[in-house]
Amino acid sequence: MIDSSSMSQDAGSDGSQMPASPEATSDFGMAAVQHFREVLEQARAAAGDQRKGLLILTHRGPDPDAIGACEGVRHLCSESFGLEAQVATVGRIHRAENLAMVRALGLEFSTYDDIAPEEYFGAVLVDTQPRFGHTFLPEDIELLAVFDHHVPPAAEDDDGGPEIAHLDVRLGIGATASIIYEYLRDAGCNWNRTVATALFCGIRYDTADLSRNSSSLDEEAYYSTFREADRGLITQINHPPLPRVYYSELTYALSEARQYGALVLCLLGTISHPEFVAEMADFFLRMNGCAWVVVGGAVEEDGQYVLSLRTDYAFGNAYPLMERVLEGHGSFGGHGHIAGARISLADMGESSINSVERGLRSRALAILGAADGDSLLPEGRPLADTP
Ligand SMILES: [Mn+2]
Repeated sequence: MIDSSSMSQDAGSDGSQMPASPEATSDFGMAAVQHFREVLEQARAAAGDQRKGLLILTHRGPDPDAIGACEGVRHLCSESFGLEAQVATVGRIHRAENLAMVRALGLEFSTYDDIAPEEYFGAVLVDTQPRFGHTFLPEDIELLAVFDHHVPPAAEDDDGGPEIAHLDVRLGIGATASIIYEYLRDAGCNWNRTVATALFCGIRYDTADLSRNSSSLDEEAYYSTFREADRGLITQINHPPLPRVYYSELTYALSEARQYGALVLCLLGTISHPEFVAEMADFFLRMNGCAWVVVGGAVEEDGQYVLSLRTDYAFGNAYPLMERVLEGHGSFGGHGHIAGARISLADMGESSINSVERGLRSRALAILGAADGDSLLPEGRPLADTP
């Protein structure tokens, strides 16, 4: 997640990108990978023989960047550091592309609920940070390291949580997978096709093939991992098989979407899984004349209303827009032209969901405001109207 001020410097479409500087990681007083290794080895030594494992975690509904970064950290820790590292996810992975990535690459992810905490000396968090709403952290495993590229959540009070021994959050980088690439590179770690493909998928997803939020580290990581990647698998992951329910949800989303000038707003009531809103947001943003998109829906499993916001390049950053759409409701994060949010629901009743959606709609339309508000139909224009 990148705020407007930092982002504008780092990912200009004019190619004025920040160099990948080794200084970016020198806060540790040594190479970042060396510091990370020392933190892990000290924790491992202090933990005793029962706690041999290292747990790698990410946010709920992991996207390709989160999946790629998890696999990259796992590979680094096991191959270069000789540690027993295990990736565990919280909640199911639903989106077809993300599932295809896990399956096609044969990644072995545990479900957090099946983990025995007493076997782990520590945890590493990737592509998210401890206080994000979509991130679950175990209480009984020490969080040793965080790798991320999102703007940290604003501290609500002085308690920023426990200090993290290895904190590497870089707002100018397009993908967490690129940060992990740098660690693997600096460790001189041997590549394998699976890791290269996983990292590549993450970088291409978060930077839209280097077209957004991308720094020179992202570029280097993208091309280097692509050279080692399995191209047949990349194609499979890009065009995964889809479950039948996908088509009915797509039909519903098309029928509910409304255009208000440059905004496409699609509030779906209840949805089956959180990744669907992100997918629809990407889909609607491709429409000619659409500069920004807000898609939302309530997910029963999570007890939350989930939102995705996208902007096109000319329109600007997603993060400040999401802040205004939420106006203090829920938690949110984002980077560049992507933002996501979650609002806790008191219950899954229709009236609770409707009231959340009414608020979101009126605040989104208020952003359109005087600029072109007067010329808009108050109810918006259905996307699925017959010409
Ligand atoms: Mn990411």
